[in-house]
Amino acid sequence: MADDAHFAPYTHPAGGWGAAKATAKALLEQSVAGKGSRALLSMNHPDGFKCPSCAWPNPEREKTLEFCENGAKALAFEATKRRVDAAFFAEHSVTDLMARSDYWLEEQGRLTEPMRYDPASDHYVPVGWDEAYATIGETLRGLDHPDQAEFYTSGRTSNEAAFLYSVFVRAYGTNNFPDCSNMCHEPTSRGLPMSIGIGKGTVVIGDFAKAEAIFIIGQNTGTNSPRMMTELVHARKRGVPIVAVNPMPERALIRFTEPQDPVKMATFGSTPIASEFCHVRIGGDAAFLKGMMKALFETQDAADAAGTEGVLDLDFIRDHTAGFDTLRADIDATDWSDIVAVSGLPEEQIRRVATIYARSNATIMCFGMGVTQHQQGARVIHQIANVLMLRGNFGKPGAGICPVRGHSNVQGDRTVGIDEKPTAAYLDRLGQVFGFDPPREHGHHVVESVKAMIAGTARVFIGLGGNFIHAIPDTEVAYKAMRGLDLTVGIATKLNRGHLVHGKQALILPVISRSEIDVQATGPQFVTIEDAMSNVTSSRGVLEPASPHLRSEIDIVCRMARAALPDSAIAWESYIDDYSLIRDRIADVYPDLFAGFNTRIKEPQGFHLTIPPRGRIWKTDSGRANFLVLDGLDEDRPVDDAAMLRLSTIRSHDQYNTTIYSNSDRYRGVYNTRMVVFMNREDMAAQGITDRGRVALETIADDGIARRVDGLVALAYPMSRGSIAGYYPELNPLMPIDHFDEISGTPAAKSIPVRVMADG
Ligand SMILES: Nc1nc2c(c(=O)[nH]1)N[C@H]1C(S)=C(S)[C@@H](COP(=O)(O)OP(=O)(O)OC[C@H]3O[C@@H](n4cnc5c(=O)[nH]c(N)nc54)[C@H](O)[C@@H]3O)O[C@H]1N2
Ligand SMILES: Nc1nc2c(c(=O)[nH]1)N[C@H]1C(S)=C(S)[C@@H](COP(=O)(O)OP(=O)(O)OC[C@H]3O[C@@H](n4cnc5c(=O)[nH]c(N)nc54)[C@H](O)[C@@H]3O)O[C@H]1N2
Ligand SMILES: [Mo]
Repeated sequence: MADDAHFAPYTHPAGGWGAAKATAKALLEQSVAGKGSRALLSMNHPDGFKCPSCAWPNPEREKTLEFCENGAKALAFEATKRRVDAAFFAEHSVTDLMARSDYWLEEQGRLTEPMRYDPASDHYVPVGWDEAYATIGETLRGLDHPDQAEFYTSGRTSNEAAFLYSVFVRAYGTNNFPDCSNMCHEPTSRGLPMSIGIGKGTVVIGDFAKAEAIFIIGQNTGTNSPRMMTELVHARKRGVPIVAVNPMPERALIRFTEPQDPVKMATFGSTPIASEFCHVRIGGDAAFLKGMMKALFETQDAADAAGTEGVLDLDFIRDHTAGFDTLRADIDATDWSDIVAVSGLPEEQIRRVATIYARSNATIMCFGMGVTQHQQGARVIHQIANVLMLRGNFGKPGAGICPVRGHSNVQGDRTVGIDEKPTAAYLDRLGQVFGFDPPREHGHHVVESVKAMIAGTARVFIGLGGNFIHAIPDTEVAYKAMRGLDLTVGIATKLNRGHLVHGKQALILPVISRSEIDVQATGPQFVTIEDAMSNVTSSRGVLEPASPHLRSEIDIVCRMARAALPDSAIAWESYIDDYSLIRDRIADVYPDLFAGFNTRIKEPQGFHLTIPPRGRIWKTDSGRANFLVLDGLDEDRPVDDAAMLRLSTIRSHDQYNTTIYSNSDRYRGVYNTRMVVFMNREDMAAQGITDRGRVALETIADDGIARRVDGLVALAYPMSRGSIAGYYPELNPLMPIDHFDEISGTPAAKSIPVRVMADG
């Protein structure tokens, strides 16, 4: 542990001056106070760029500033004055860089020119763009089969770049599209269509002003989508109950001061957020939701017996749903004692929350990684949809389901073709528009791609953004697999671990970032993104690129395509010159969603993609919204070990996924270290662990692989019983590759069965 590590509980409201100070500090530390502040004024404005941090949409209200502390941090670290240039790589060998922390790597600044790995010297050395493309083209053409290559996408990639990438990869001959969504909201993308016919949220931002109750399940709003706090503050001021369901009492869900409210800032006022905090056990959400349904059914039965009005929306259930009787039978067969034991919540609290829900005529349920990253994550989402359907909370103002997406364009990337399981109809259409025969066999998602690397069947990895190696499970195993590849390519803004754990040949291709000006042959270009509420908006950078040698993602994708497919009839080069041509092709492939794309995108607020359940249209097999059953109550497979605790791997307030902005986590009272485990005091006592004592974590798994992380400090923290938490990516070595959501394949990063060992 670092010498200056310390711990001090945070007792103030979240937001407020602390957030304002942290914003200024990030800009100053990256030496971009003036430039960064100016750029912040363009962030999320109609003629500016979209914040690269999260996928929360802009509000409908008029506001002068529309950014948050963590968006400002993301911008400061992107606009940093520091540079990782040829001199930097000449000074540091890859072995030297491997010994540095992720925080140190992130601090070094922006990549400036293409580099290739030189095995003789163990250094990255400059390479010309043409030579880099030639290497990629030759290697891809030299494979026995296109399925030997894995094409990763991270969710910052624009619609235009992602779309062309998907065309290139399919024209090359594979559907291997592992993407960050596979580790994130994939249970939503795959699970929700089974319930309501679409894998996207059904609310728009204006619904928050009309909601009569809001649920936040397994999502750390104040850190990961801080602009959402504005909606919650407004809702609470209107007296709307907010129910937070979380094994950790996250600060911003308790009290919050709007950093953009000068009166509150000056008077130190704050708004209480959660009117009801459900201190659920990790993995107890399904039990909680089933408890709510049980309480609703009991109330309905009592009302029916008394001849009074009940709590279920019987018209909606009759006219719009299927599977009610099966659901009812499942809930009737579930005992309260089991619900209480598995959820960790008192029966009376679940009943109280059910009453809050029953009194609301319009309820929004939001959820994040605390729900998706479980072995039955998709089926927990089904239970959320069930609860909403019981009171007709789809297709009416102020109501609906709200998966809070992560990366700013993760939703859009899927919409425009980053999908390892494309439908036949989509492939037909793609083939018609571009004049080739796309591969029909489904490709690899993240877990399958890692397995292909481990098995040695994958030979090439290309990463369009992101930091695959530190996002995936089983770090140690994955390192070895990645090092066995013939070629790894990182298309990136910043140096990260993925560039250091590389194949026999390796390239780093540096890109123009979201906040930077992108000028091509026909003039300055803009790109588009789709936020978590299906609004498509334009994004136009305002800053000078970090180096004159950077290329846009679109440029790189098109030139990789040309190098790999020299005879391709697709006019790749024309798309580099004029991005509106790409939007025309997107409209051709998806006429239902994007007809008239280039005209509609000129509207200042962009346009909204159709979400059929908003009109009570259900594109499911049954043609109705389906009530779906989760067998039993456990959202993770039970483990027969009395010492087992469930580990949730989470984000600190000062990181963006694998990129670490500082080693502190202010709202959780942790300073200058990330090697901690948050534990309930009684669990500590039961296992002989002392507060602030050193511990190690060991995974409980039956695959014969020993997984252990040492050097952690155990912190007594108000966790629910049986639940512990620590940081991602430091704890990823504990995550078995086979521990994933059954429906979607998403690694179950919130429920790793572990033992805590004293003196680690
Ligand atoms: N500043 C910043 N913003 C970000 C990101 C970032 O790293 N930094 N990442 C972006 C991305 S890609 C994503 S996906 C989102 C992630 O945003 P979140 O979904 O908020 O992700 P996590 O920080 O992983 O934490 C999820 C929450 O789930 C809770 N939790 C853990 N296990 C359970 C459980 O079993 N049940 C319940 N009910 N809760 C549980 C944890 O205590 C935590 O509060 O944020 C996006 N925005
Ligand atoms: N244990 C555990 N593991 C997890 C999670 C968890 O909660 N727990 N969460 C999962 C989730 S939700 C996600 S989304 C994944 C995240 O996985 P990724 O999306 O792969 O990871 P990031 O850390 O967001 O990627 C950061 C890198 O992206 C590059 N980058 C930044 N901006 C740009 C850009 O504009 N263009 C390009 N080309 N590159 C850019 C930079 O080089 C930076 O180093 O991790 C997953 N892994
Ligand atoms: Mo994510």
